[in-house]
Order: sequence, then structure tokens, then C-alpha cells
Amino acid sequence: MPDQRPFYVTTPIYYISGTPHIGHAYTSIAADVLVRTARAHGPARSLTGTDEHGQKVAAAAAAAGLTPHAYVDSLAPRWRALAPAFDARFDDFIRTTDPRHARTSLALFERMRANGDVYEGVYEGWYCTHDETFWPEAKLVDGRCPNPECRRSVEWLSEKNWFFRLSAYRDRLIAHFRAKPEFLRPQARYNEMMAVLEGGLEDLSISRSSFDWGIPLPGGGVIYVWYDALINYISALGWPDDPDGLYATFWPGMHIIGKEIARFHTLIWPAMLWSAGLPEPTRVFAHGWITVEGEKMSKSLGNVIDPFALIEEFGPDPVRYFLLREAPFGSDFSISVEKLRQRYNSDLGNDLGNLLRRSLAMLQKYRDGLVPQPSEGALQERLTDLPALVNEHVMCLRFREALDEIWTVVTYLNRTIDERKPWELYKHNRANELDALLYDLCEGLRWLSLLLFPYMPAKATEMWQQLGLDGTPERLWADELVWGRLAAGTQTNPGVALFPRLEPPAP
Ligand code: ME8
Repeated sequence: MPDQRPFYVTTPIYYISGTPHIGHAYTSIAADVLVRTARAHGPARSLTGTDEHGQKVAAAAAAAGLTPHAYVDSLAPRWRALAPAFDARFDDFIRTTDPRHARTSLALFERMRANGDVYEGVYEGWYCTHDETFWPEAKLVDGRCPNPECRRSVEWLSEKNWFFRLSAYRDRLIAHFRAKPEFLRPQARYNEMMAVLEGGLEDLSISRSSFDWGIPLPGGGVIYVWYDALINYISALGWPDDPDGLYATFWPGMHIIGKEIARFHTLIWPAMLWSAGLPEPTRVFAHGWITVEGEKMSKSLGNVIDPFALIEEFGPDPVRYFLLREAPFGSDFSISVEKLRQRYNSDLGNDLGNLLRRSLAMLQKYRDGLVPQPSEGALQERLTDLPALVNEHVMCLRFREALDEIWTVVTYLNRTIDERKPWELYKHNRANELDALLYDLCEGLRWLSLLLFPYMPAKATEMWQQLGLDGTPERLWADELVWGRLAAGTQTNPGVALFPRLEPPAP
């Protein structure tokens, strides 16, 4: 597997005034699987956080009778709790109200102004506070926000603001998209953004002057919330002072986002960076939406799935597995507790959990739980190319395809047990064959725990420990995914079922 340069992945920073739901968990889990896989090859870093400024937050704070500061501070803990609840471990959590973020945002603004890309003007047009987006008259649909998921009423603004000469970057953006199709995936989002570029780009108002909840600019006004938000990806790395060398090591990195915010991340953000003389992100992946029976989750429809309730019922690892196995990462898909329960019982309980249970039970019965001498044969050959293949899929965010690949081994090992019938080998004293088969099963399970660790860190660790191994499978693949590393004589340690069967709820 190739050496990898230091790897950096981010999630969007979530609006602090929203409610954490399974869609937010989805992005954070994907970023966690990606960074854990990258870490199996070299240095890697991940970032998540909260988007705390803007008119929507100011209005929500006023409605709650709190100052914006007190309001955001009261909400931050529940967002901080989201990723850890799913065992997603981020290296950093940025809040846009952090002083470090204000420093970077102002420095970027000044750099862009010094480079002649920022000018003063008057914004006269519409604004959707819910989406925190400026809309020209011509884009409105029936006089409302044109975002089909929003369609809320818009307000008329007339503000003296700072503008970013975004239009000047259109040709460079088109050239960049053409030269690097992998910059934005999946293809449907790439095509969508190319169409936006071909339609032309307007300059962007990057400050607001009719309220004051934001990063104050010298001379008055505050930074526009989206301009401020995008900068989080480098303020968390300490640009421009870079006291810890994080920017120099980890930028440029890649962004995982939902498909609705591709325009901000792939048109506006690269242009902002170029304007300041900085490199654009390496890649942006704009994933699909989780729906409930085909409908977008929303408070008004009353169909919001509470991520914490799912953890309560299934535990974090099965939910992580389900979300990434259920659909290709770029596609929309519908979630239901019933589907989750089915996959839990079939893929996890019947396939994986049973494989571990019966392999270790047979080893216990026939060999006192001691791993036999390493075998050579079909399984070893079968596994040779697997790590590179899985790595390639995950690095291209084909999480489901990586799991499909890993599952071929689960299926193969289960089939091997059924076909080779170790109990018959034992009965007929075919000790060498039995040893080889039992070794294959244990070594195969060791590989599975290493490959599955990014997806199901706690369950993979349980597998690892039941195999009699110390610590966790969080290890460098180049050292560990080597056939025969499981030493003969290792005392295995069968434990409780990995995925105890879930019974359907009482009618
Ligand atoms: O847009 N399905 O924040 P946000 C899948 N603050 N993913 C979903 C989802 C769903 N139903 N719902 C939300 C913002 N997401 C800005 C971002 S970044 C500089 C600023 C995920 O709280 C998905 O990643 O509305 C989506 O892009 C993000 O949450 C939107 O979170």
C-alpha cells in the first residue's frame, strides 16, 4: 500500500441552534471511518465543530431570552456529545466563537483585501435567514427561498457590506474542475456545480451590517456567517501563525459534506483560499441524504430520528455499520428501525457474530482454545489483495463497497466451516487438516478485526481480545495485515456473543 501524506478530514460545522439528528451523525461517522483507516497507514487528523454566528442564531437567542453568547454556550455540550456517543473520535472540535477562529477569519479577510479581492458596496436583494443565504430576485421561486428543502419566506436587505470578487475566479474554477474531476465527488454533484459555473458567478457579500452577532470587522459590521464558517477548516489548524505546525502538516485536507452545501465548499471556499494565496482542499465529497420513508427529516413532519435513541437500542457500532452498509455514500437512502434490526440480526448476528462464536467454540472443544501452527493455503491467497482493495474503497469513500469486500471473507469462512465440517475432521482424526482449518478461522478473524476496526471500533476490539490478543486492533496495517502474525499457542478467550439476537418488539 502506498505511503500516504498526512491526511486531514473535516465534517461540516453544524448549526448550533439545530437539533443533532442521525444525518449529522452520518457525516461524522463517515469522517471517523475515513480517518481511522487513514491512521492505519500514517499520520491523520480529523475535525468537527459548531457554526455559531449569524442572524438565525441571534434570533433564536432573542426568542430564548438569552444573549447570543449565553445561548450558544448552553447548546454546545449536546453537539460535543454527538460524535463520542457514536465512538467517533475527532482530534479537534472547533466553535466559531473560539478566539482562535476570529483571529484566522480576520487575517484571511485582510489578506484577501490586500490582494484587491474585497471591496465595499451595497447589497440590495433577498436573504433567507434559515439557510443564511443571499438570493437575487431572479432565483426566487414564487417569491420564496429557492432551496426545495426550505421554501421559506425571504427578507429584503439593503446593507452597506464588503464584497468578495468571486466572479473573477470563475474561469479558474472551471479549469480546476476540468483538470481534477475527482475534486468533487460524486459525479452528479460535479455536474451540478459545473452547470452553476457555466451559468456565471456573482460577487458575494461577505459581511453583514444590520445586526452584530458575528466576528466584528474593523470599521463596523460583522463577517457573513458562511464566509466565517468555511474558514473553520484552517483556523483549527492555526493558520496563519501555525504555532503547532498543524497547518503546514495537514493542509490541504478533504471535506465531507451533505450535498446541499456543495456550492459553498467547491466554488466559494476554493476561491477564498486562492484569493489569499493558499491551496484549495484536496477533495470534497458531498454525500446523499438520509430520509424517512422517502421524506426529508424535519421537525414539522415529526419524523426526526433521534441518534441517541438508536444508540440506546442497538449500541453505537451496529448503527455505524448500518449507515455505511445500507447505501452507496453518494446516494440518498431511507432509514427505519426495522431495517436496522434486520441488518443487525442477519449481517452482524448471523454472519459475523456466529462466525466468531462457532470458531472459538470449536477451538475450545478440539484444541483447548490454543491456536494451532500457522497454515498455508487458500485463505492466505484470498486475503493477499484485500487490504489494498479495502483501503482504496474507503479512501474513495466507497464505504459500502469496502464492507462488501470484507464480507466476502466472512461469507467464505462461514461456508468453509459448513463445507469442511471440522466436527467430522475431529471424529476421523484428521488432525493436520483440522489444525489448518482452525488456524485459517482464527487468523481470518484477526484480519477481520483489523479491517473492521474503523467501522466498529468497540466490536472489533472485542473480537481481537476474544482471539487472545492484547490491546486493540488500532494498528498499522503494513505491520499487522501479514499472514501468520497470529502466533501458534495463543490462548483464545471466548466471551459473550458479539451481537446478541434482538427480538422484534412486542406487538
Ligand atoms: O449546513 N442526511 O449546518 P447544518 C444526511 N452550518 N446528512 C445530513 C442530514 C440528512 N438528513 N441532515 C444534516 C450547515 N446532515 C452549516 C455548515 S460548514 C462550513 C457549515 C449533515 O447543521 C450533512 O453533512 O445544517 C449536512 O451537510 C450537514 O449535516 C448540515 O448541517
